Amino acid sequence: MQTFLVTGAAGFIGSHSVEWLLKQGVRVIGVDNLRTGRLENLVVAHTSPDFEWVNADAGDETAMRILFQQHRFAGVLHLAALVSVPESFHEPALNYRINLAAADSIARLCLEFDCKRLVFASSAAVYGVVASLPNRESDLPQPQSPYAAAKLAAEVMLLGYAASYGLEAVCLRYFNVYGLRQDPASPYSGVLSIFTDRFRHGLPVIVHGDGEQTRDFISVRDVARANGEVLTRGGVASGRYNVCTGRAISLNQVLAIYRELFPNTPPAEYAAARVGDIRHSLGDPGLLRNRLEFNAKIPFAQGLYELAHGEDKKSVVMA
Ligand code: UD2
Repeated sequence: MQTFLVTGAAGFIGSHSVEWLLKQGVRVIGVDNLRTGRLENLVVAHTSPDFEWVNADAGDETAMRILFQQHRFAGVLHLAALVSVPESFHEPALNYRINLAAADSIARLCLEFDCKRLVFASSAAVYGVVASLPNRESDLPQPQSPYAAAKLAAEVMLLGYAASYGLEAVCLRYFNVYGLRQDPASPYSGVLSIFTDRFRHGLPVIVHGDGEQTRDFISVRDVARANGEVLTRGGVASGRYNVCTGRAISLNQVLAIYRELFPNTPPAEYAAARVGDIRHSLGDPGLLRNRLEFNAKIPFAQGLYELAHGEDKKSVVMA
């Protein structure tokens, strides 16, 4: 049985990715320091005998070396991150350590222990303000935050190791991921986690701007499948790949779907647009489609329905 390492396993994307992997019948060692991850996200994973959770910081090279010594990893999915863009402005040193240095350290451990494949969680944030849409991997990135800069720098390091030492480094640029377990606590949390939380409590949502801004929203279940397939199937050349749907949806369109799901909630309140907000974000999914035959499968309305009505911990892991 193959064993894979997942860092950030107790996070939003991490916990869904771990469940996808366990369903394929592989063994997963999940690392998380619970800085933003939550143990309850791993309730389903823990029902599998093939899952082990390790309380450790992915950037702690000594702790991680012990895991690499104990297991012969077939691949690593490195998701552990400082996920908040605003926090990266306030804590640039922490952002450097978590988003860049930890990725470099994990990559060097892969080389040291002959673990061939490293899948890295990058972000559409690396594109910044690019002149033309949809964003393509060949576009010149223009990071607008310490977060985006660190993600881009980590991509460069990993792809440098790929060219130098033959590591298979696959950097996945996630667009706007939504789904169960995304934390709605901060005003800068993903907009759909905030909207769902407020609608559930019968509260009005606040739209920053006119609501005509668009995003390429992708379900976390599609993202978990992309992560898992790249990690387990192999055959994806080292490089950068968008993980997106290729479809733009405006906040006003989102609200129209919510109105069907929550007919009795008060109307949305419109407020000033956020400073620095991007008007439109859209990715081209073509490269990952060509290399992996990967297509996002979950229609947005279905994904939103699952988010609004889904009770977590329902799925069963079949090991
Ligand atoms: C940011 C990050 C992205 C990721 C994402 C969270 C950048 C460049 N990108 O993208 O990396 O962390 O957030 O999924 O910083 N909005 C409202 N009302 C609310 C909350 C948000 O109208 O209560 C608006 C917001 O102004 C924006 C849109 O909804 O126009 C999407 O906001 P978001 O924070 O979910 O995502 P985004 O694309 O700004």
